Amino acid sequence: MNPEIHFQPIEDLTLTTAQQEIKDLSDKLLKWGREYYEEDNPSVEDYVYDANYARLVALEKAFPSLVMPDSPTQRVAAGNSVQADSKGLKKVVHPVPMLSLGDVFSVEELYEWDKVTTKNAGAQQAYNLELKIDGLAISLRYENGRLIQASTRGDGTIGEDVTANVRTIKEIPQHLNEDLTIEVRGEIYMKKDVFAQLNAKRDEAGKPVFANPRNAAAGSLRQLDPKITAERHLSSFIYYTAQNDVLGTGTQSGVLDRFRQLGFPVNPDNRVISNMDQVKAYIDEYTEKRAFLPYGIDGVVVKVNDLAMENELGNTVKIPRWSIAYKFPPEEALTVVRDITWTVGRTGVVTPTAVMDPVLLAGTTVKRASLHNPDYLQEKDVRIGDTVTLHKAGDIIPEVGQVILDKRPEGDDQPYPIPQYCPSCGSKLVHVEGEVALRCINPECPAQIKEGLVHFASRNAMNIDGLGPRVVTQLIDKKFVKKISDLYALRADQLLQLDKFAELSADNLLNAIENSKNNSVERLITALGIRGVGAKAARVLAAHFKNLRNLQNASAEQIADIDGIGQVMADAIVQFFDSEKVGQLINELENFGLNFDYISSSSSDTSGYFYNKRIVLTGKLNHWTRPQMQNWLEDHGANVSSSVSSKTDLLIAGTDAGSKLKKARQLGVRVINEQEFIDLSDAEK
Ligand code: 3BD
Repeated sequence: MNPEIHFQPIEDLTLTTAQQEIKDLSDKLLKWGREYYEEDNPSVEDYVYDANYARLVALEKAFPSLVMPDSPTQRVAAGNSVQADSKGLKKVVHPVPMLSLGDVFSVEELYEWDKVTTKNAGAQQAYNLELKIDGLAISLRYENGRLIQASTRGDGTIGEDVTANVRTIKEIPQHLNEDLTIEVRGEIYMKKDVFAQLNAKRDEAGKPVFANPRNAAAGSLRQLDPKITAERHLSSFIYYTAQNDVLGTGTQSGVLDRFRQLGFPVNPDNRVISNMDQVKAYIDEYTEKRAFLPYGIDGVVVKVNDLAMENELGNTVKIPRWSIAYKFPPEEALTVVRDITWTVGRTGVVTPTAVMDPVLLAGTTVKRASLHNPDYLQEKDVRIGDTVTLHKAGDIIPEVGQVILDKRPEGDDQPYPIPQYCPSCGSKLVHVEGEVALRCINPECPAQIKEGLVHFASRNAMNIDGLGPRVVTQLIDKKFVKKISDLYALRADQLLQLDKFAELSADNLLNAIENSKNNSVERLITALGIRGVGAKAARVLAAHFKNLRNLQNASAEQIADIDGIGQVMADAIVQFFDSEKVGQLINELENFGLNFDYISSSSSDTSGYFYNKRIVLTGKLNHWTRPQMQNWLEDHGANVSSSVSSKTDLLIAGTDAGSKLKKARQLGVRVINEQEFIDLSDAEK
């Protein structure tokens, strides 16, 4: 919601009323600042923030005695490069400021810009065209080919130090292919599929979703804990340096080619053109292709290709004269909301979805859009019968923009009522403290059981091929399955009653179910669907406890003691096993003959790089802990030992490695660093 902005004339204020207003403004600005910087989820538009900030500056100027040391206006101490900001990230000064880009919203304006540029340059210029990636700008400093600092753009002069976080981004090289000392700039972004998955996960966890991939990328990068950044799978494209002399090329397209040689990720779709018709053709082409790119773009950046001319044209105070951004018109459609449906997820989170008249939007027909949670729905105030604007968040996820109030059916004066009872089982819904989500907490809710079964059978869990949502729904509807353990009592004659099931598919499914009994126990731990416990944590737990019964009997302290497992997860695990129903389920699964033991996957997966290798770890690790890495390696069939000998196949060396590294080098043992390990391990999964 954006409050209207009108302020009292300053001359009408007394010291007392000014003091009150200053306090109110400070509180508001601090709150909005937190929302913006820490949660990447601002509740007001930037202009509202800016207007209030300007008001505060004006008041403090008029009443200097009222300036508080903790006022939002006093927070940025320019020139200080180590002071931590509200997020706890260090500030970084950009010696060469990070510029803004001028932008235009129509091809006509672009022709105008070209006219001015042609005049300033004295001749028509060749342009390098680049896609405008929907991410956030980043600056990377390399010394002698090694990445030494990464910082966000901030206000262009002062950004934040995000070096540790950027080191987790696989596409960004830690070492260049040449030992150059150079500062480069580019974009950090999140791919569409990564964004969609992240938001789906956040919905399920009752957390607010990110509005678009740019916010998601920013929220993922501006973290104190690099592990969070690592989990978010960010990507990058590099497009600029102020030090063209280091590269030895005379054109922007040449700069991009040199970046590619150096090992930087560079967007492949740049094109050098020589007239405006070709610019128009490029824009038209990518207006079409945009929906099919794996990342979001919001326009096209036009750059004078000749670097000497770039230099000659120069910059105004804030923006270059040699470049401009063409912004795509927002892809929006109007449609009518016909229904709001509520679905219950595996963990009981109840999510509203708007069901609308189908419309074509950015390449696909859309008729449903998630409304995420009751807060979101109430804020948008969507009602059945409303005409709404529809767009795609991050070019991919259909999202309701706003209600067109003029078109609201007459006599509709009530907000949509938030349901109080579960649409599946009818039990009373609850709002858990600290969550935006509405939850059904009935453990026997059929909708939750269905989602739970689908999860149980899914690839990362028990990996039962052929047991997807369609089959599970029928099994529940036909009452063949009421709880997880019933899966193991299914018979062929039951399966044959399902849609499209013949002898062969029934046999296959029964075999897949039977085979799943032999899974190593980390799959079962994942499959149980304990809150917060995914495949990765399950593997750590399985490797530590060796048997499900040991995990079941462990205390929260014992669990939280394990490297890589936090207190929240430990508590959730203990709470999970505390339930009588869960105890019963585990006994039933044991009676059906499910394996409860941890079978190190070395025996099953012999194809990986690490299988049967003798490996030594040394030095300080940043992204993994030693025990985690050792577990992972042993899981993948490696023998991890403590000293380097001629029999050692591989040394994984963190930072500050000492004698082991020296010995390995002497013996000619292969040495990789942590990042190289991460790359290799990601390739194996
Ligand atoms: C892209 C500036 C120049 C080097 C200044 C010409 C404004 C964000 O793909 N080139 C690109 C992209 C962004 C760029 C430049 N080339 N500046 C570019 C860019 N291919 N997105 N941007 N930026 C980056 C910005 N960011 C936040 C707030 C204000 N401005």
